[in-house]
Amino acid sequence: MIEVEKKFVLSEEEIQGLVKGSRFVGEVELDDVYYDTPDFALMKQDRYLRRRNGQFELKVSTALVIDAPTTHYRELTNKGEIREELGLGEGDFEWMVERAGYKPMVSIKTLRKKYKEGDFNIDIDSADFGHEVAEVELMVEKEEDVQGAIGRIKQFAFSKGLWDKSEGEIRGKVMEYLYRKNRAVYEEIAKSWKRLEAAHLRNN
Ligand code: V4E
Repeated sequence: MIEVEKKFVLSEEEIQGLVKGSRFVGEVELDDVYYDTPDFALMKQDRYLRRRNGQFELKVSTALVIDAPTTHYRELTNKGEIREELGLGEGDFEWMVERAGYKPMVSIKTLRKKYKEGDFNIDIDSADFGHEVAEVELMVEKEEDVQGAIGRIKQFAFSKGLWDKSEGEIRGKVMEYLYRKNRAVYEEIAKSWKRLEAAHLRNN
């Protein structure tokens, strides 16, 4: 599945407007540990290996433009698929992750309030380092459904009076964490995304 997602930084009043009419699904605690090389080689390639509440997951970009208003990522949870994607050999998974040079680099705990309106998932996240971010998400099966989902998210946000809230720089939790705690790395990653985008555009 591909996760098509738009993030917003909102006031309490705007959050109430966003979730009005939706169904509260529940609250979950996320304990995320992002693994990477010490120079963040994965994030620089727009790939994110994390251990969420003990389970490894890999987010892989399916977009040409990384720093876009609406992002789309494939989320791999199957260890075999993660092994293949990262070129990890057979053997104990954690050991292979370590052997490939990936170490815990960023740890974030989040309290997530989950809502649903039709097939839209709305998450209101409060991260332990003081960052609050709202996400509107649709899951699609095929790459060709991504553009339609982006359009629907845009319309949904518009109907809640929030589309203009998505303009400007909105950082997700990991990038905000690095922005605050390690600005040099944040800038290196952002620069690397620009290089990736330019290479994609040249080759397509
Ligand atoms: C995809 C990504 C990163 C990995 C963390 O993803 P994020 O959506 O921030 O975390 P979370 O907890 O909401 O994951 P979910 O539960 O939805 O799977 S770190 C940087 N990115 C890329 C990225 C981007 N290009 N643009 C924006 C606004 N955010 C993140």
